[in-house]
Amino acid sequence: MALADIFTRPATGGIRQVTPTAAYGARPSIAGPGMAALEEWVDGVAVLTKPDRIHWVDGSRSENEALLRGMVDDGTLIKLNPEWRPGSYLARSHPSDVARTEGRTYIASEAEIDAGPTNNWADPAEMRETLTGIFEGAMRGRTMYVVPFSMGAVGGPLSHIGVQITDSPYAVASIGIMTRVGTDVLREIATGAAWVKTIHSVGAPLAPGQADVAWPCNDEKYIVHFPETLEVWSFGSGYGGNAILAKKCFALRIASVIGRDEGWLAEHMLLIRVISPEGKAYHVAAAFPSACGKTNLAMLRPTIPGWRVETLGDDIAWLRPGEDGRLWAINPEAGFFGVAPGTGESTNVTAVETLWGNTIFTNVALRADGDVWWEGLTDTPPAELTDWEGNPWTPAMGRPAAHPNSRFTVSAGQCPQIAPDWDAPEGVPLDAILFGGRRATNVPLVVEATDWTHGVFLGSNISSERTAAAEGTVGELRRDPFAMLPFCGYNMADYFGHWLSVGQKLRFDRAPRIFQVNWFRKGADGRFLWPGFGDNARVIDWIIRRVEGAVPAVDSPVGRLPRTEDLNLDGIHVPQQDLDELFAVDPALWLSETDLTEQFYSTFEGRVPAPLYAELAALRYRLRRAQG
Ligand code: OXD
Ligand code: MN
Repeated sequence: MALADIFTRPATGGIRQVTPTAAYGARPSIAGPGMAALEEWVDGVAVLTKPDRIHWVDGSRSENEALLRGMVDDGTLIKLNPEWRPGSYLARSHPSDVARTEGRTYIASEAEIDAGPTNNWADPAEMRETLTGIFEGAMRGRTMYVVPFSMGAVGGPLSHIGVQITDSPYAVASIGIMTRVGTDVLREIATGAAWVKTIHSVGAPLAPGQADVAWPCNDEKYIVHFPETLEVWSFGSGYGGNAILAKKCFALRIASVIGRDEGWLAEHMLLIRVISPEGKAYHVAAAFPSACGKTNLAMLRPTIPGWRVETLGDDIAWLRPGEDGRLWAINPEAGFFGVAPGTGESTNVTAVETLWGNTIFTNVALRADGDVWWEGLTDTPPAELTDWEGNPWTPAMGRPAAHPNSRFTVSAGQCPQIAPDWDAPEGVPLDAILFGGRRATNVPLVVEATDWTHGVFLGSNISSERTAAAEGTVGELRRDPFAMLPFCGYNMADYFGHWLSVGQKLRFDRAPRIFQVNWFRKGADGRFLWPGFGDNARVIDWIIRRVEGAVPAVDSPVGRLPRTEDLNLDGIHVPQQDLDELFAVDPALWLSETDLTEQFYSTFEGRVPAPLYAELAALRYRLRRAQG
């Protein structure tokens, strides 16, 4: 029985003797056949969680201002000095609640095999009981907010709707930036549009008269996805992806399941438009594991003259085959929830400019003048700061002032190079897809897949080195296929199969080309071989010339490589020896890497699609031939 049924069945023990939201006050005055189900669900959650108040969020400016004012008054937010950072705030989380908690994140599918070996599985019936227990009275003393949101433009052909119930005003303000919130969405629901149920509580009920704390949370945490009923339940954390359920929980884990069923893909990808010196536009989506510079690439300022990049998204892309045989992409989000440390003038000046105001910062350091700071914003830290925990800090202390996972939350529209049509409901047609990891060894700067299946094979092998490799070996790899390891809502081997089947819906001459990139390869002396950042545009320039058929490529056992003379290196000096190392393919090392791939595939107990095993066999054959 679905948990929603517990709420909607006829009252036993009196739970439906009052209609709670009526007792709590005004409901939205929107009528339509879809509203009853929404109100019934809200009633049920209120009966279970027993909030003091219910607030239906309308997404208006005045509502947002009142919410922010309330959080400043009760100490949840610090208002930053408007002279430096207008309309901006700092939140300090509890020190135990600073990141997504993957160990407490569950896929509660009916069959364990549907969660697969890369997810924590939970029995849905047992999990519903557990959640019913911990959500009982969880919102006492608090306001329960009902937040209708759309991922993608409201009513757009690739968009999907959700409703988040939460007792965290910080989450409401963040969802207001990261998604399209408000009454327009309710109108869609009223007319009968399908929507996803997401419920969040910080898990810190207040007894009558009990004072609140700045960042309520609970040591016990649950982030639970029910893929069959398209629900998310999150308890105990107020931070990021644990609390903004539209993001990783809905737009990736639940959306990946919807995409599997409907024939499209929900991906952990940035989305950009690259404009060539001739003024021609190309669209590129790129998957990188967390902390590999996705936001930097999304906001790239090319160092090669004439090229421009427009930002479309920095974290999530939904990709859908169009009737024209192309793969169309939208960024379903409306804002950026980016990692602050490492974002500075030299690494991502676009992000720095985006953050001029109207930003919620979390766990960064506070300057004496009421502005914020984090490691990497400037080369030299201010002489004194208040650190992310609220303690005095000086550089001499030798520890970071901002938490390494401190964040900014800001509207996409504030990005100075946002594409003018970033919000277009139909999205953009993709020309290229990039897969990248953080590999010190082995993986060349750029490799072109020979076809879609080979591209899927490359995506299934994204990995980063966990440990430094001894010379002549491969370091221990943290595998992150398609950069989706923590975000795929179903069995990852089936997901590989789904990628193959989406490829079959594309016209072969219109499908995006797939490339593997690696900005992080190091030389034998431990130095990065490639300058990275704005110079990554030089790699994209080659990719686009490949898409145009303007340059030949060199076949290698691992895929097609550039001729080094085709890389645009005007204005920088990369020694020939470094270029040779950047593209070197050592067959013996690669053969040991294929053993690791086989080991990884075997964890799926026969479910990895045969075409990927065929790719593995063909790769081994080519490597052995290259060995001679
Ligand atoms: C993120 C992540 O927060 O990928 O975007 O971890
Ligand atoms: Mn991400």
